[in-house]
Amino acid sequence: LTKDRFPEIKRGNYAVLQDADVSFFEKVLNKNQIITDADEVDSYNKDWLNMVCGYSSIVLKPKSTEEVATILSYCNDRKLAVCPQGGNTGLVGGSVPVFDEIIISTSLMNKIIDFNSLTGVLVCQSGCVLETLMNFLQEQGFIMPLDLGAKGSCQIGGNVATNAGGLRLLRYGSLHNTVLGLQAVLANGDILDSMNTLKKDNTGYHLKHMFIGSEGTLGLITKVAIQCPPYPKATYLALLSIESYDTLLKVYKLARSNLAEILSSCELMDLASVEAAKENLKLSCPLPDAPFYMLLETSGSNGDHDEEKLSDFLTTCMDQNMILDGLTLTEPSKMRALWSLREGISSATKQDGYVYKYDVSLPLEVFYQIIIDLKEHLKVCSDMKRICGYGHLGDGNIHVNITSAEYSETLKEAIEPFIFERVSHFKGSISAEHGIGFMKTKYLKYSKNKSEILLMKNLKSLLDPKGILNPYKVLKD
Ligand code: FAD
Ligand code: 2HG
Ligand code: ZN
Repeated sequence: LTKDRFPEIKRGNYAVLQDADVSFFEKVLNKNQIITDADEVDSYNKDWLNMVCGYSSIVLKPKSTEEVATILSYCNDRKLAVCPQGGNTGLVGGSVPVFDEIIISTSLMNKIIDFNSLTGVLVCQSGCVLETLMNFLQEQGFIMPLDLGAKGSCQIGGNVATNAGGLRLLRYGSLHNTVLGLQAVLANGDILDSMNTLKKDNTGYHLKHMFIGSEGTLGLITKVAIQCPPYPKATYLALLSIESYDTLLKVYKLARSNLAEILSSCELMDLASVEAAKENLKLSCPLPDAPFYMLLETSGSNGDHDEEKLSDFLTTCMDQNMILDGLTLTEPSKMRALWSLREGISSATKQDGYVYKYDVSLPLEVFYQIIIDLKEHLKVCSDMKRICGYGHLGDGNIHVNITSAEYSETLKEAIEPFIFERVSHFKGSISAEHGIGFMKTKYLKYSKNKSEILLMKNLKSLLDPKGILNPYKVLKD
């Protein structure tokens, strides 16, 4: 339980759930929208990484914005703390209660409301699973502007609440760019309807941005309007193996200039990451062992044009001895298999036993230096099993996964705050895409200055004066 592993975190001065509260919820929701069976509630109490575990005794599953508003208004009056939960795939312990917060799951808010095939704007409830939306859009000739390994479980509301990045951010930008409007219920039950579907709207403050990346601390997102790009007519995937990080940067520079507008993904995997996926998930890598692998995806509307660009790029790489080996794939099943290798690393490292996950932004020049520094720093720590560096090279975002057979306080103390100090020294960010959640609140100060944290706290007090929305997350105290 979290209270055992994090004894320094004290329960806030919130009310404790009473029978009368449950009776109230039973009047608002149907039986199948309330879970109180301890075994069933258990899975909602634990996060995907088995890192944080609360002891809530109830999960509420509203189906509409109005039901969310009624629940939150009641909880605010009673000062009952709540934890909004989407697909529970978050990696920073933000999606589960820390103590006994009421879990509000959006999983029944899963209706697609509208899709405009002229503009590509999709309007849906926040509980729609990302992959369901992807499949729906494919039938209409469109794609979601984001894609990530957790697509089968994560929900669009959770994606927006974490400002999830993923594998296509390089091309389509972050959700701050593609979310056109949203609806959210505030802590007191007020509904903020900001369901704009226009690309341009400079009428005062852009309120939606406050909720994108707010990790359930400012409001519960109930609907989203999102700009979706057309389904690309031609997609190619190339895997390159490279001897050194310096050479990899040269290949990257060439890819940016030569593949230019057709480049839709540029990912990095080091050998340890690929080994983790091979050993723990029995996946295979189509190229022989090498220190680094670069995965490049192109998407465009003219296959011949894209193929010519890709082939020129690969020829230059080979002529200049930049790559050890390389291959290009066009067959969908082979491309999916290669993507599974990259997307599988996150689950593969988890299977070593316990994984300490870090998700940082760094200037490209020192992107991989963090792994080299950590290897040196942790070499005396016998609890460490593996250290992997992989991620979204094209976005300057590296994922550092360090594993041990079981949770080791010694290893954790060796990693933190060392890693955050290094990131701060390199002028990076301690969270590129996963957020702050519960696990990183102590370290927010490495990436936000005092004036920024003060304004964040003031905004939080304005929107949620009683602090009932996802307490213990993002901001300390
Ligand atoms: P949850 O995990 O349920 O919640 C995440 C946070 O959002 C919590 O703080 C929660 O309180 C809040 N929240 C959820 N729904 C709402 C709502 N409707 N309103 C307000 N607050 C809400 N992240 C990336 O950025 N890029 C990746 O490439 C990526 N890949 C991943 C791969 C795997 C295998 C896994 C397990 C996770 C990955 N993640 C990635 C992390 C995770 O952030 C995303 O999976 C996703 O955005 C979380 O969505 P979710 O619905 O599961 O949200
Ligand atoms: C990815 O890019 C995800 O695969 C998960 O963001 C990273 O698990 C991780 O550390
Ligand atoms: Zn990622």
